[in-house]
Amino acid sequence: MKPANAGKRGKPANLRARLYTVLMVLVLASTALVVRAVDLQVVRKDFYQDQGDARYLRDIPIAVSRGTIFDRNGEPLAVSTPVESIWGNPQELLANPDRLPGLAKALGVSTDVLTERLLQRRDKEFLYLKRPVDPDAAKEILALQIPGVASERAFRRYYPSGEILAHTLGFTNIDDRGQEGLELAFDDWLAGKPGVKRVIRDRLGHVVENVEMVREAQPGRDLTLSIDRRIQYVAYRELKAAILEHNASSGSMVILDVSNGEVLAMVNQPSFNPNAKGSAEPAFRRNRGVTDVLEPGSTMKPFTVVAALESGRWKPDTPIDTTPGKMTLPGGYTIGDIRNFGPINVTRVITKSSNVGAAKMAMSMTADHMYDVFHRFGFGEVSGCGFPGESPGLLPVAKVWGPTEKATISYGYGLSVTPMQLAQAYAALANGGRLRQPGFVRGATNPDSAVVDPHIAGQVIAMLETVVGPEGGGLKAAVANYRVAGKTGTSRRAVGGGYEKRYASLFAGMVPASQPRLVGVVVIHDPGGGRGGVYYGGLISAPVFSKVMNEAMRLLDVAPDNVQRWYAGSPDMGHTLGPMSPPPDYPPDQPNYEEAVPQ
Ligand code: 59J
Repeated sequence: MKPANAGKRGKPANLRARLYTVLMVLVLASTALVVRAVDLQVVRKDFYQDQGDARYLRDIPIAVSRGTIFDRNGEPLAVSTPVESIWGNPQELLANPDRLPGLAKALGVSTDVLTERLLQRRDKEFLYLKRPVDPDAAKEILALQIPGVASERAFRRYYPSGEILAHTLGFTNIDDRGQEGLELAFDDWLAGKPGVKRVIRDRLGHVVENVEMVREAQPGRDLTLSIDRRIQYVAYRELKAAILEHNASSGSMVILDVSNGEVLAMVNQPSFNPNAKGSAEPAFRRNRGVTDVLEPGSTMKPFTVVAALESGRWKPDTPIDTTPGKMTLPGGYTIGDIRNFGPINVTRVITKSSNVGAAKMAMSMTADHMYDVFHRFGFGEVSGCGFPGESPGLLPVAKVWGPTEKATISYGYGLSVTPMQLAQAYAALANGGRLRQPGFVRGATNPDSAVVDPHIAGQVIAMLETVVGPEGGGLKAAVANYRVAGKTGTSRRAVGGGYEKRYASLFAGMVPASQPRLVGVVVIHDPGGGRGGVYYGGLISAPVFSKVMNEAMRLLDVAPDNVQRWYAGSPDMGHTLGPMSPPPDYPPDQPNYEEAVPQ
């Protein structure tokens, strides 16, 4: 059979047209398909591939533990403990609202608060629900098997010494990076580098396969500090006790090892608990010993004496008449001593702490020379101890020193220093005239350089020893069985051009004086609540020095250089001194002029 219209012209034209139409449609359709396929598989391949992978492949960090910080004897001061961070996928969690009350309860928040937080990030797939969480608590939360809840390993810092070392160590943030103090200074060393691994995760966020290691984790390195935790404890205890006893507002103590510049202790009040620092006022977190400056008052006099001895015009026994206990300077400004010390000598300017005596020496010297000496001892420059935020203090340039400045700077007013700078400068005297950069790392080389003739340094130490003798104001700094050299200071607080009836009480000293091993500086602000009462450095700060150094000598097993036979076998071997036999070369070879002068 033939088709009904076979062989008949005219009709097939219609058919052909229809065939063409169909063909065209087919060609167009398949072209479109090819174009679409090329578009998907060639042109936009990467985009779709990535989109697909992103549904499953994830680069996730591998947390590394931060290095431990040890004290010089291997005691842990900052340790990282493993914790978990619980996170959730807001989209998924919001899709299962019936699970939210259970989750909220496990997290210890209200369902409303949790829902609110999830809604804020409803278009995201990641939200930290709670961190840090200790590993056991994290396990309990995960055991609820709530879709869209997972956990991630992290580390959190713990400081076993709490407030005692808080300022020195500083602290880390929630991501375990150093924020302040030595944690910040040595962050690169301590932190290590978190690794990255590529994994396949299922819809619930659980890792189902490790694909590859993108970057190997590099754990943080440990750090051994110069700090001696035992000395740090004693210093903290004694400073805090003195501040409470005298109703003072703040204070610091710095202890340096003279032989190598290592910081053995660095304490401040007020302090804070670094394990719960959220509650601490920012002012409590300052490491005042390196960040805060004060006018050093009379603790500056030994450096004026260095300049005087260097000038060749003065010797330890050169007479100076301080009568009548005050002096009007060329500019018309009158300075004074606490009382009239009469005719004394250079040594007794230190013993008695005569402002007039110091100013008279200063008047005979050029401002350039005095500036040079102070600058050589490190004033006006950061000590270089490496502590973040260290202040350089302020030493005005010599060309702005008129007669008034020259006089007042000679006894410690018109310049400002940090307790750390003061300790460094005293350590240079103690170290035979070599100024050494202080440092916080045990065994590091802290560079030093000669700043003054060792003979002059020795002469000044001998003068400083008289301060802690029967004629000086620093007897309370004495340490049983050791010779002590040091200087007291009581300075009125400078406020807006004038001086308030608020005081800083200072003591800076070294022990044993015959061969100094440690230098200590004690600064206490506003004893007596800033309202008078007892405030002399010799009464407030010197006893702290005595108690701490007494313990430090014992802890470091330093050989005594002044054995008190009188005490041998005595039940009371503590720091409280009874009558003390004078050191072999004491008193210095001059009469006590003071007794000859009517007071
Ligand atoms: C002082 C000052 C203030 C600043 C004075 C202390 C000056 C001064 C202007 C009066 C208490 C006081 C530039 S005193 O440190 O002389 O530590 O054991 O604050 O003199 O001119 O009611 N220190 N201190 N001076 N100012 N300007 C003595 C001395 C010192 C002692 C005591 C007694 C001052 C023995 C201080 C101490 O050596």
